[in-house]
Amino acid sequence: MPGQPETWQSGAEGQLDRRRTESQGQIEQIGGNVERTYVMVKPDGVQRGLVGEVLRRVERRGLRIAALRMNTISREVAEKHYSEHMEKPFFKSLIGFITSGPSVSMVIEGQNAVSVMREINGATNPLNAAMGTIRGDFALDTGRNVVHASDSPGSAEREIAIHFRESEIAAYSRIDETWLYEN
Ligand code: IDP
Ligand code: MG
Repeated sequence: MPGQPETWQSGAEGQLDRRRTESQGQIEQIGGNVERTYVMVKPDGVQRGLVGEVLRRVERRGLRIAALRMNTISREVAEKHYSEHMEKPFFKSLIGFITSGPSVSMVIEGQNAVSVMREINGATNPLNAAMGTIRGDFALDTGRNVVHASDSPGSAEREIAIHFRESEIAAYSRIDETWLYEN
């Protein structure tokens, strides 16, 4: 069927191998360690009008937006997303904050997308975040640090599955990918 996304499969090291559906012709391959990561503009970023700023930084770096949605996430989704922090003293306020208003969820793809997105966001505590990172440029407080990005390919797979159905993730290539990557 035209427009039907090809399937993706996790490889040995969290890599993604692009597969072809029977219906589609040759799909442009990008080589290297192609990864997916989950990124969120948190409610403070939305309220402060930083959605475009975040998307601009992701796009200009060359990463591909594969899925994008605005919604107010439920307590259930938030608790699953941040389950590793369940025992932390900030857990309750974190869940309250992240469910307090609309946030923007996305799946971002590209070579080494997981570590590249962590670098784009900057350190968790904005006071330690380098200038030029989102948190270093736009935030002052760990509890209001504007953005989220998965911390490993394993976390990315888990978080993407919490927030998106596979059918919501678009499969395509950016036209500039042949110039972004050597292989
Ligand atoms: P990360 O977002 O950089 O991966 P994590 O340590 O996984 O950082 O923490 C998840 C989120 O929880 C942070 O982005 C921040 O919003 C919040 N958080 C982490 N540590 C604290 C804290 O000490 N006080 C308040 N909020 C915190
Ligand atoms: Mg984290």
